[in-house]
Amino acid sequence: MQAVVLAAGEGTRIRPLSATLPKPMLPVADRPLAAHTVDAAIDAGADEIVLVVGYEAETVRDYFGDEYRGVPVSYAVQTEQAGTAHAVAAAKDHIDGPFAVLNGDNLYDPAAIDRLFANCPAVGAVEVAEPRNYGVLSTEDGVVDDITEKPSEPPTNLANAGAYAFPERAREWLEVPESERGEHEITDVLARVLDRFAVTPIALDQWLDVGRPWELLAANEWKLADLDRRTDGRVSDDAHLEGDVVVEEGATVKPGTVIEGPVLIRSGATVGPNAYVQGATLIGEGAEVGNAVEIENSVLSRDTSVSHLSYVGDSVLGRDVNFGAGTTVANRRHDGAIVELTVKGERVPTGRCEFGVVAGDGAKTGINSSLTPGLKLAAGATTRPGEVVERDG
Ligand code: TTP
Repeated sequence: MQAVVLAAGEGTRIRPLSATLPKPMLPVADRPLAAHTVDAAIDAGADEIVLVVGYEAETVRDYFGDEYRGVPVSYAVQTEQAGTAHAVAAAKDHIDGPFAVLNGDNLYDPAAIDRLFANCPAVGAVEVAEPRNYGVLSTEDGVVDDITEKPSEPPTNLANAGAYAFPERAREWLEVPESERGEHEITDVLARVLDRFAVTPIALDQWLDVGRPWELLAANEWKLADLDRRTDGRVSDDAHLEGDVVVEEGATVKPGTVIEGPVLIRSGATVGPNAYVQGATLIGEGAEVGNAVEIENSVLSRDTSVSHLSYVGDSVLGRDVNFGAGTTVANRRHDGAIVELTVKGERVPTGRCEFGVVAGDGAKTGINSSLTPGLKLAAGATTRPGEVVERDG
């Protein structure tokens, strides 16, 4: 079966991390987010991957090339982001037989993708506590018979997980009218399939839609938990590694450093001396964690540097970020309330009592900067030495 993977979106809600990288290419453990989806499709037996690209398309092409893990990869360009059905329609000329559609910004339980492919026509379903916020699937006699967007009285608690295995005939049903929110939506294609085919619901044990910065942190927490301890890089005899810590070839851990996994230290990264890294943490390729720095439950993207005597907790730092010596991130409010973050101009609860900052590519802090919880630094932003930063900059 062919797998059409949607990766054309800009990711406006995850800004500033998507300033120069499309959301599907943001790092999740040792791969970009979309590679986890493509890998799940290949493991389930996909014989061709069709990537729908648009925003910053070249980054996606550079990573996957024309062949990925021995499976041919082709590209369809969606010039305007007019909806998920519009995105699949952009790939129509590539489709030739039954096909799966997966989101390049979702993490799926890989075993469920296997069952999805084996049971075509099928749709991924995830049990949620609050179905009113989702597309909700109705079922009868073990078959999906309807889908309703954000119903006030949900018929089930089965949310549409954005994973579809469509019969070849669905290729003719991709041109759907605009929905109320002005997009051509894949759920309207699914509705047409439901009218004519018995569609099996496939339960996903785990699923994550990565839309906002803290969901990228959650994606890393999920995939870093799957690490198995491995040391291929240089680890000082005077460093202490506990739990599932992976030190890739070409990475260095200096004396006096303590690392409590799950932690992934990617090739070319340097940690220490005397650093403390704990919680689910990704130290990206070429990143530097300096002397006596503490990093907790965070993502440091490639070539980012945190200088001596700094603390970073529950934060996501983009590429080439430079935190000056003594930079301190506060990741908890005095009142213990859930930390909020600005998403498209509105303060939104992250659902986390511990959340630090989000820094776009190339942001730099002056020495002894103090950053308050739920702060965003734009790509290339700078702070002054000793500055207490309380507002997004
Ligand atoms: P969204 O998360 O709704 O859109 P987005 O990725 O652009 O992010 P944001 O809302 O923050 O701006 O998209 C869901 C998936 O569908 C995602 O994998 C991107 C893909 N998509 C397209 O490929 N083309 C489109 O026109 C749309 C709307 C989405």
